[in-house]
Amino acid sequence: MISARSGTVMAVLTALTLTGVCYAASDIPKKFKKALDEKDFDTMTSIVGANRDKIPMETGALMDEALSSRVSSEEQECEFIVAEFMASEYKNLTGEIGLLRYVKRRVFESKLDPPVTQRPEADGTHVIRITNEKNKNILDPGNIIIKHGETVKWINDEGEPHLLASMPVIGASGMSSPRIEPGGSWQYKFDEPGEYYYTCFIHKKMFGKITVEDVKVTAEKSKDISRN
Ligand SMILES: [Cu+2]
Repeated sequence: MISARSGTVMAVLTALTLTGVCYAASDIPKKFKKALDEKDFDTMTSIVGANRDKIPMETGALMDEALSSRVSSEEQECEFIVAEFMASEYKNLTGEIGLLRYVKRRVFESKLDPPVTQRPEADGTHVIRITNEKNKNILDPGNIIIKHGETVKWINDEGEPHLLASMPVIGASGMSSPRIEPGGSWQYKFDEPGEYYYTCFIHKKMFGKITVEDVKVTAEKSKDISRN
């Protein structure tokens, strides 16, 4: 019988084989990567178990390596996968989710453009357009900073439906859209400050973030906006 976890592992491993090699300078991730390549889950678990105290530091170092300019994008993907599996085994072993959250958040952040403080439209909403460039779905802008209580409106400007939702493990939760059909839109008011990492559950490779600052929009600023 294949457990749900093994199923996911197999899917990721197929991708891993295709993307090739990681640099993995240090011994622990190197051994772990070898076990991962061989689909040897018992060894993966025992490596993490035997090095429990070192795993957070080793995983952090691997993430630093992955995010450095030294590595190619294939190596980076590979190192992200190894780091995520190490953190995942660590969570299974210790019950602590902090390391896995840290890895997932840094991986997600690496897919984002730098954050922009966006000026809302005349009606007070922030508009994000979903477009398609070179067969890639784009959230434009993909990473914005807004104020507590403001509303974001997503407009689907391309030919496929999208389903957007926040990822509670790595950030604030609560944002969850219905299918946004081509030509349609959906809006959400952010009543809770926090960092909302979100993705499209139809196209997994759409990465967006809304940072909701813990600052209410002041009456003075609202007036400024409506005048411009
Ligand atoms: Cu989508």
